[in-house]
Amino acid sequence: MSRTTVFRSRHAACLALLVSGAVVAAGCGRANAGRLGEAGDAAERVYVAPGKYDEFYAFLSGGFDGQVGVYGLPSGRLLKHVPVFSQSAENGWGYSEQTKAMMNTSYGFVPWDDAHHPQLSQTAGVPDGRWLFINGNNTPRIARLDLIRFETEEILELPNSAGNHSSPFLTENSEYVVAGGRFSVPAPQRDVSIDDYKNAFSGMLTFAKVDSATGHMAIAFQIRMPAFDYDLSHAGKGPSHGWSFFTSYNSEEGNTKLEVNASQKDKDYIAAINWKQAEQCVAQGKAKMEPARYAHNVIGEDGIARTDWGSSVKVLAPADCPGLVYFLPTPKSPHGVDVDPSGEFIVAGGKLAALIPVHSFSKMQKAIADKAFAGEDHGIPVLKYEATIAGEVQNPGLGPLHTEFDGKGNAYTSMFLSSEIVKWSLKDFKVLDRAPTYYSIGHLMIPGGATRHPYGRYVLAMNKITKDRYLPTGPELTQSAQLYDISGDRMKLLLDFPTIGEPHYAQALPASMIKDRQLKMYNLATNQDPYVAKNERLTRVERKGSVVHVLMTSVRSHFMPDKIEGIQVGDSVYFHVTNLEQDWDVPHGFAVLGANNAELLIMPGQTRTLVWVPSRVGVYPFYCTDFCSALHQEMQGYIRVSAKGSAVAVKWNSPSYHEAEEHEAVEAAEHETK
Ligand code: K7E
Ligand code: CUA
Repeated sequence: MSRTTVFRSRHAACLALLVSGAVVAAGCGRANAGRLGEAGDAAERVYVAPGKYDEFYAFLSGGFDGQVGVYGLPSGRLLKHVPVFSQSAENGWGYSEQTKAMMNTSYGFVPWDDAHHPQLSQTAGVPDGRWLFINGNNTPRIARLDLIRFETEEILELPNSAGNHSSPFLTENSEYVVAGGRFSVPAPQRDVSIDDYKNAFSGMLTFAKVDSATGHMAIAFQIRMPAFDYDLSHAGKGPSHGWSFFTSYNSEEGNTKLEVNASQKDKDYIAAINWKQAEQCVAQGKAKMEPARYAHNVIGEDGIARTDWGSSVKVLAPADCPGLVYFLPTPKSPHGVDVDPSGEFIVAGGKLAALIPVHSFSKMQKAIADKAFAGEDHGIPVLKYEATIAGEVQNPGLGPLHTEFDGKGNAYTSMFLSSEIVKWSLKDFKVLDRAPTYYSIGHLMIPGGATRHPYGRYVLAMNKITKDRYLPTGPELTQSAQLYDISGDRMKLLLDFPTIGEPHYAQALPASMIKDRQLKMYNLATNQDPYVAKNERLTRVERKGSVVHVLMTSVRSHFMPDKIEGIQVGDSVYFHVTNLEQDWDVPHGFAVLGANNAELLIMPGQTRTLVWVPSRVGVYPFYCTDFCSALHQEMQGYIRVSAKGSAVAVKWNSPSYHEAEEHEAVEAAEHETK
């Protein structure tokens, strides 16, 4: 028995424990020491010397933290945590007046979501370095981040949907961002018995058009599908461009105890959607306009988020559009569906299957032409398994989930149950190599590994369990990613690194594509915020009834004004803070004692607004939260709060104060003479 074999059997024992849910015996993790024999060599390959840059930006979803983590590869260093669906107290995202509207949905203000699948915008099937899209799973939404500012710019709610999991997958030229719901629901929503599932519930797939100039999304049409669970998706590429593939499970249409009820059938389906056909049918008026209320939140040119409310969507029924949908039988309760770089192979990950089914796009085309149907399901033609299958990877391991490609004719599939990555050949579907992961890998990611031209080099495993891999931290242990070198014939584990939230999927692009295009600051001169103060002379305090606007500036190392009086208990005080800096990486922060809100973190040239309703009298300090200069600790001020109806006049200490006083005096005099 070779050392590797010994290790593998020990590893299998560890897995048995994991699968059965038993406590993992200490030592399971340490077993990999054998494989990491050349630790020094591995360390060298991920070592990015101080002052040097990583080769790739990797964007990891935060899962239940609702955000995107940006990491450098190969070092695994965390570079930024970009807030998306969840409010972020770190910088006031979703708390500041300018960003609150990004959380608007038809259900009201929803400051959290579960984000799974980052997708880089593409041109000709490869990343173009413009945008990153990501799904909100729980309250169906798709967000778009721009890669110049590393900020979320847009969030589109998807009506008629629930569990937005097979989302957001882009077509080859980012024509559409495509989404499907894991949960079927009544669409439109209404009060019906859950026992009426088969009649009253629908699956819904959404195709949102992406404006090629601005990136703005708009729902083009939805497709009403049988009430299955649509789990994952990928668009075709090259010859299969024009098609999108969705896995579905629960074709049994169970509505309770899915663990058993959705695992009855030997095969579920991949739904192959011909979206070019859909476009034609929509153009021919075959889609029905249905009422649907949904939020579309966009950050405007002025840096302020606004919500447009959608009121209807076009819904297409497969029965009204022949050739729109075909079902490809696929074993068994499939999860991932991935299309190889050539666009010919459609690989499914049947969680409960003992093999990896690989469908052929050209065979699928022929099967459609030959009408090689095994029957129909809900009126949708079901193609014969033998007619579309190109091959099966035999004995790949247990629990295949997701597959990525290295561009050299190889596929890499994550095996959740047997905790390993399996490398296999697209030529003969034979297993070439396997490497253990620690433990229970979900997605894996090769830079560019879902595109027409993978960059290869590394595969990143994103794991669900890390028992005994890191210093323990109470009941919850860190989430983890693992980086493997795939430049040779055998995979080689290089690095474990902890991640924030629960990363599901990730995508990566070469750093050189975007690193020199980063926005360094907002241009103060073109700041269009209605409450901007572009210099200190323009700062002021204005009372309008019980609303007080404080137009404030910050610059190293003071606020203007920094002494304010005449505020009353119960006032709504709007601190509009403009950062006057025009230098890279000089944000200022703003926080005030007792504010029921997060701080503001204001980028150079930007204005951010915090609302504060003081509840009791006193004198309240405010200060800069970001250590910005040697005199950062001096960057503070006071605001006096008097009783409601107090005679203390509004007063502040910026250059504008006397002018305002004179102005008021003149106005008062004019008023009297009238
Ligand atoms: Cu497999 Cu949400 Cu893509 Cu997690 S999903 S692993
Ligand atoms: Cu500004 Cu610290």
